[in-house]
Amino acid sequence: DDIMLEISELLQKGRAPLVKEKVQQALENGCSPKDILEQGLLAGMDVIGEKFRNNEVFVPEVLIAARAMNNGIAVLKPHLAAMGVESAGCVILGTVKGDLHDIGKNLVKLMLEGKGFQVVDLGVNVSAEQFVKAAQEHDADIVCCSALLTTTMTEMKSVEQALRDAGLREKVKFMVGGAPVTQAFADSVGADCYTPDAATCAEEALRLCRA
Ligand code: B1M
Repeated sequence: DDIMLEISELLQKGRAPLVKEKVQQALENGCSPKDILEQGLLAGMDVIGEKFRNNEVFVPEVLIAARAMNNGIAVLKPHLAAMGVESAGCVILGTVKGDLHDIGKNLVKLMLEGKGFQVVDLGVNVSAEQFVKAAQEHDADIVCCSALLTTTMTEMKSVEQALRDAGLREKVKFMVGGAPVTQAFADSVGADCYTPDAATCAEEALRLCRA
């Protein structure tokens, strides 16, 4: 469909006001909100995610595309809620205690939302207790931890232990990432999954929830 392609391409270029306009127009033309979301907005974000992973676009482009996507989603939101488009699952996300870096985490949030997850973003400097409390309150499927410092990544072990102590470890998947984190480190803290980038994180989250 032409208008879907247009929405996807405008999103990739980060043209927020035009994305908003086109989404509105598509709705007026009778396109379903679900199609606009999946074939327009998410299709565009998938392209950006893939290019980001391949170093063809960088953080500023992703943030601008994200803003365009948020504009489009804002128009769709009332219609999607009315249709009850199913959530892929609930994710608790945060940067670990002592760590204030949030750019990567925000990208992870975006990609997860792009895949249809409800994301509870606890922000930065999040303690193990806060992760556990949020997981309980929201009946979460996944807890995602980000860390950018070699001095704070060890905090991930505390989060895993706290989930275990709260009896949540069977139910909740534990995913970790961030620049200093490696597969070997993720294994050492008992994580279910390590991914090197935000797009892969969202894909693996979907896989874990469907497994
Ligand atoms: Co900081 N900093 N910083 N810093 N900072 C680094 C991380 C550092 C490598 C710079 C350096 O020295 N070369 C270094 C860490 C060294 C180490 O630990 N070995 C460092 C340091 C030392 C510090 C301070 C201690 C500096 C100081 O005050 N002396 C201080 C610590 C503050 C604190 O956290 N307590 C500090 C502060 C800051 C700023 C506040 C100035 C700012 C953060 C602003 C913000 O986030 N709002 C900042 C920045 C911007 C950086 C660099 C330059 C860039 C980080 C970034 O945002 N990258 C960084 C150097 C560098 O990496 N080049 C550096 C872009 C982002 C998209 O990548 O977060 O890796 P990243 O996310 C990636 C993947 O890792 C992955 O997805 C993203 C891509 O798709 N990912 C996940 C992330 N989380 C994931 C979770 C997942 C899966 C994937 O699953 C759950």
